[in-house]
Amino acid sequence: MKVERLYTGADVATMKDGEYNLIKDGAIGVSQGRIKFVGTLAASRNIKAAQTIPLKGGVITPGLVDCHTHLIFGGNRAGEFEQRLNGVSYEEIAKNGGGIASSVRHTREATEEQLVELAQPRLDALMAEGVTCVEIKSGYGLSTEHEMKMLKAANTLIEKNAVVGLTTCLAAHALPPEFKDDPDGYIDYLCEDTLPKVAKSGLADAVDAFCEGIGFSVEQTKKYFEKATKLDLPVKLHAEQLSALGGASLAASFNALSADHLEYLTQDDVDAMAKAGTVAVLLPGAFYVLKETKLPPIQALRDAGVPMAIATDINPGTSPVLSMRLMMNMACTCFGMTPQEALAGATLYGAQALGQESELGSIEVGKRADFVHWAVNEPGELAYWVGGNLMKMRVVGGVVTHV
Ligand code: DI6
Ligand code: FE
Repeated sequence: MKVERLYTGADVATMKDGEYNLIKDGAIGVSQGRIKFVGTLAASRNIKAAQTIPLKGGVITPGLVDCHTHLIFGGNRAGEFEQRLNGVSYEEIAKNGGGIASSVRHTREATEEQLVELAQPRLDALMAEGVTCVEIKSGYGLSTEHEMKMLKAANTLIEKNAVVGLTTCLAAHALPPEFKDDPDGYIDYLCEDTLPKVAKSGLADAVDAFCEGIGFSVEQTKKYFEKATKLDLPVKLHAEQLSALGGASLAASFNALSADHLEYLTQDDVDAMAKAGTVAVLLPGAFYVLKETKLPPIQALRDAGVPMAIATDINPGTSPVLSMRLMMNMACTCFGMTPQEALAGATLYGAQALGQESELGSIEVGKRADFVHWAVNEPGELAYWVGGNLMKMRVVGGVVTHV
């Protein structure tokens, strides 16, 4: 076999089937941006490589997948952080015109170019820590014009960077001032105007909503999902974050890619998600920032075989978090996941939450050559260390992008 490049000298945690499947003294052969070989150095002997890259120890894992971010937004909400420290709740702040509404004002004021510029350092932080695939939501525009502007900014940001990117239209995130006290009217507007235009533009890979007391009801979400489904856009949902409304079960009934947050998930929801193959996306950053005490039902999800992904949920309100490795650590310390589950959640199951599991998320022949070389001795260290600069090299589509 001939390959363009052969990476040798490191152990390889392939994450095949969501387990480390560690290959000691491994080798990865890459051609045309794809993985052509993965195995032991001994098994790679007959491979003819145009270039061999010796790595002198460490561990290679699949590139990290951040499958839930609100990376694009104007302004920030550090002031609300202080209010919350003084005991004002997230819901109270939202009711008083702060929260998401405040980010909407700043996002509407910004141009597409400004939004790209503001998001770039956030994406830089993610990539510098091993992220090779990121999902980016709209949701701070809340009108066809401004949602499209956010989605364009997200697509531009992705094109400008060595990262695989997927975009999500989260137009049903909150009520815009134009539809104050008229959530049904807003959902009608989204179904008649925003979603058709977004679908036609090809700017979004999926559709998301915030199903919550301070967001949209199950009924409203259903209507919006019906329209998205008619337009051939897959759905996913912010569900059961602050209360149990049955949003996750609704999402499952639409074969959603994922249901996200899930602190208040019930056993019925778990069963529905298992049956539909909907991924549970867990977001320890928002849990931590909101000082939530209700834990997502990890054991029930495990028992039911629901794949668990983890993500940063980067957003200016509930998760100003720019570190996937910190999320891996918190998935273990706060949620009781194992370091192996945390890494699977940050790679293979993150990819599955984006419908990309046949393309990326594990180091397997035929998949994209997206992987990271870490200065650690074993893969469990990635969730163990808090902070630190552990990434030594990042490869995206077979190309080394950070050394
Ligand atoms: N849940 C969240 O955690 C974010 N959105 C959502 O639906 C919060 C967004 C924000 O506060 O700006
Ligand atoms: Fe979110």
